[in-house]
Amino acid sequence: MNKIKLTAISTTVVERDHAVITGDGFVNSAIPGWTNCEVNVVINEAMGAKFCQLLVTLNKATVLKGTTEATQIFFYVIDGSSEVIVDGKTHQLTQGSYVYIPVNKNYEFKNASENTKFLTFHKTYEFLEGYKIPDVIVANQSTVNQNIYCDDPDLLMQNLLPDQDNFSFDMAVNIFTYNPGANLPFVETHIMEHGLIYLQGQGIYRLADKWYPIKKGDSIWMAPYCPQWFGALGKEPAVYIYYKNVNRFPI
Ligand code: UGY
Ligand code: MN
Repeated sequence: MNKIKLTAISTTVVERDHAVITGDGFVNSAIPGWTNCEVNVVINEAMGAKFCQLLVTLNKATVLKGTTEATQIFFYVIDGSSEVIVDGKTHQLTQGSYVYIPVNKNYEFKNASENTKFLTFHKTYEFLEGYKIPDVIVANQSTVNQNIYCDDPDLLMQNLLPDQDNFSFDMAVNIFTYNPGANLPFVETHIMEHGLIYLQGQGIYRLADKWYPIKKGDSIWMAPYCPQWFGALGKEPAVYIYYKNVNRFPI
């Protein structure tokens, strides 16, 4: 018997205050200055968000060249390798490397290995009187401490940007690791917004009053005040990297 492939099925969900984006509906975008690459705009203002999250696939011929202008950009290497030139210096990037580029900076990424995957977060910078614009940061997650979160040794948090004690930054990017069976200790409901992608593992995410099975590669948007909870399932840790707006007056 002929097998018919159903093409009207998707695991992607977009609601008013949250979205789960599994990639089955991706259609590529072209970005001025970014050549020979595949770009998927996973989260942006059109959805109701106040930031933007992209997934970029690079190859040997890719060049990502531009100026940040009013919007700072955080680049994270999910897979593969590349080179970045920023502030007149060239840095080699490998899996787990990240580059924070503040406003009004030129940047150029090139010489990527085939099928390199970048995650990017973009946020319009909110200046704060008395605080200087942050400097460029180039680092790797392997150099960042894992701190115990909410007194649970099975919840581990890495703060990739110095958001906690530095009001120059108005955004945070963290890597959250849940050992098998671990869960958020309560349903969070807060003014900060999130964008995230799963780097490893699986589990169940509660968003508002809905429950979603989530796995490596899936992305989530959480609007301000979207109730949120996660429990890790399976035999390996569940890990996600996420964006959060921080450190500014609520009005
Ligand atoms: O930082 C946070 O708000 C984090 N605990 N939220 C989340 O993982 N959904
Ligand atoms: Mn949260």
